[in-house]
Amino acid sequence: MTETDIELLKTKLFGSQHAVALTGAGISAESGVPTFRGQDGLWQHYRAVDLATPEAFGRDPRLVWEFYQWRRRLLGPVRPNPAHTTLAELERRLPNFTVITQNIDGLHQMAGSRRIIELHGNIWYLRCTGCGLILEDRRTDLPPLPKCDACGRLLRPHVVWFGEMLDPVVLDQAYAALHTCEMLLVIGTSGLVQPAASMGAVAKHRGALVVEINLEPTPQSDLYDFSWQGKAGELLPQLLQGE
Ligand code: BV8
Ligand code: ZN
Repeated sequence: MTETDIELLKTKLFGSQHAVALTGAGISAESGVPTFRGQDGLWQHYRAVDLATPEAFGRDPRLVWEFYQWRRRLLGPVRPNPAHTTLAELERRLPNFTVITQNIDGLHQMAGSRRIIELHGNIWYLRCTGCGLILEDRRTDLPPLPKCDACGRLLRPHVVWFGEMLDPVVLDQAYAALHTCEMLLVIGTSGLVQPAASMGAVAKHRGALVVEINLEPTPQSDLYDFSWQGKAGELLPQLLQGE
C-alpha cells in the first residue's frame, strides 16, 4: 500500500454512505486475546475447533465449560486496542458504518461500537439447553456446570459452534450490509471458516471496494482490491490521521 493508495482509501471511506468492517481474531490479538492459529489456538492440548462443537459438549460438557471459563477469565481484564477504537470512531463519523464480527469477545462493544453484527455469538451470554432462555452473565467464576434458574437445565455459552447454523436473522443482517456497502474492510481474519470466509467475495461481487488488513496474505488476498499488511492496531488509526 503506497501513500497514494492510503489517500485513495481514505477518500473512498470518508465519502461512503455505507461502509462495513468484517473482523476476526486478529483484531483482538494486540489486546492479548489468543487467535485460533498455531500455538495460540491450543488450550491444554485441545484445538479450539475440537471443543467448540455440539458433539464435544454432548460428550463432556464439564470439559467444554472449563475451556470457556478459561477464555472468560482470560478476557476479563482485556481492553480494546486502537484497531477497535478506530472502528468505533468511524461509526461516529460515517453514516451507517457497520461492524460484522466473528469474535465472541465483546471488545467492539467495549470500544464504543454500536452497529455490530455478531456472527458467532458472545462469550458473555449464556443460553439454556432446555427452555432457550438467553442471559448476560459476566462472572468469571461460574459453577463448573451452570444451570438455568428458570428450568434447572444445563446452560451453554451463547456462541455458534462448528457444525451449527448461524442465526438466520443475524445472517440476513450481515448479507444486507454486504449487499449495499460501497466499501469493506476485512480485518484480522484468516478466511478459513464459513460462511464468514466468503463474505468478502459477496461484497466484492456487489461492486464494493474491498481492503484486507492482516499481518500476512490470506487465501482471499488476490480477490480483494488492496491487501494492507501489518498490525491492525497500527494501520487502522492511520485512516483517521488528518481527517
Ligand atoms: C455452518 C465461535 C452450516 C465459537 C466460531 C468443509 C468445508 C467448508 C466449510 C465447512 C466444512 N466442514 C464444515 C464446514 C463449515 C464450518 C467451517 O467453515 N469449518 C472450517 C474449519 C473448515 N463452518 C461452520 O460449521 C459454521 N456453521 O457452516 O453451518 C453447516 C453445518 C454443518 C456442515 C456444513 C455447513 C459455524 C462456524 C462458526 C464456528 N464458531 N467461533 C468459539 O469461538 O468458541 S469460529 C471461530 O474460528 C471464530 O469465530 C472465527 O470465525 C474462526 C477463527 O478465524 P479468525 O477469526 O480468522 O482467526 P484466525 O486465528 O484463524 O486468524 C487470525 C488472522 O488474523 C490471521 O490471518 C493472522 O494473520 C491475523 N492477525 C493476527 N494478528 C494480527 C492479525 N491481523 C492484523 N493485526 C494483527 N495484530
Ligand atoms: Zn432453562
